Amino acid sequence: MTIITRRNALVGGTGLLLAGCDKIVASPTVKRVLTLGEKATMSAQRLVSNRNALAPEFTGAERSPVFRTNGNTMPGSSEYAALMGGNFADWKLAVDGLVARPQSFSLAQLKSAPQRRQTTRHDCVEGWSAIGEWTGVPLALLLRAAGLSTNARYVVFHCADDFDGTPYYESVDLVDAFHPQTILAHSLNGQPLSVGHGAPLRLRVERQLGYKQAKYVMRVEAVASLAGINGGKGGYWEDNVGYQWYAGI
Ligand SMILES: Nc1nc2c(c(=O)[nH]1)N[C@H]1C(S)=C(S)[C@@H](COP(=O)(O)O)O[C@H]1N2
Ligand SMILES: [Mo]
Repeated sequence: MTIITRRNALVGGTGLLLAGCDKIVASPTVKRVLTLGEKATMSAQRLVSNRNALAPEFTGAERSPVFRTNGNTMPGSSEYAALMGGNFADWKLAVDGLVARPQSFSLAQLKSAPQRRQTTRHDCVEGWSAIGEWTGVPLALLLRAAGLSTNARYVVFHCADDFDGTPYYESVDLVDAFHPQTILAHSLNGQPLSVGHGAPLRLRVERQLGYKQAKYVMRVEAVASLAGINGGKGGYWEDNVGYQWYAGI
């Protein structure tokens, strides 16, 4: 019962993302301030499933001195080169698909929206991990601004890069899309994302492995099914290498 109420509350919001009325995080510490209602809702959800549990968060002192890069470290398209050349001033994030109000956000708009900051551990399947502090906008706020349709089931992240012409993309279900630690991050360790780490914006979906953390996100698309998207398995590695779509950690 509580889950249904919560889900409805997130769907079809008033699109006031940039008015700053959703106070998600303001604290420099890692703890999110929850209202009593949210705490009750989260506890109820945990009784049903642990998908809403939080990934561990760390202190600033626990950050890795070096956070390596992996996969693509520079999208090859001329469009990306032009955006990068302009320091991403002309870059826009599209939020569309099964939404009532398709949106287009500049980097400045995303940075002036309510932010979440979290220090988490990134685990790559290739056998390395790194702890970093990410800052960005909760994906839930963007979906609420766009008014997610009730038939949306997945959120797809379309990226600016490709491997030999095959675009990189990823997707999550609505549990992860609305998870409090799921953010579109513009900064790592207090600095704007480097190109290697996915400038200007990348996904952090902290309960899952490294390959889900899509870099160079250009478009967020709400869909009812993953079947029609690229190879149909919900992500570049899922389509091409057989990695699991749900890469929970
Ligand atoms: N767009 C895009 N996102 C991507 C990748 C990529 O090649 N392209 N590689 C993935 C993999 S396997 C990992 S481990 C992380 C690496 O992120 P980092 O380069 O910031 O360390 O990004 C993930 N997201
Ligand atoms: Mo990875």
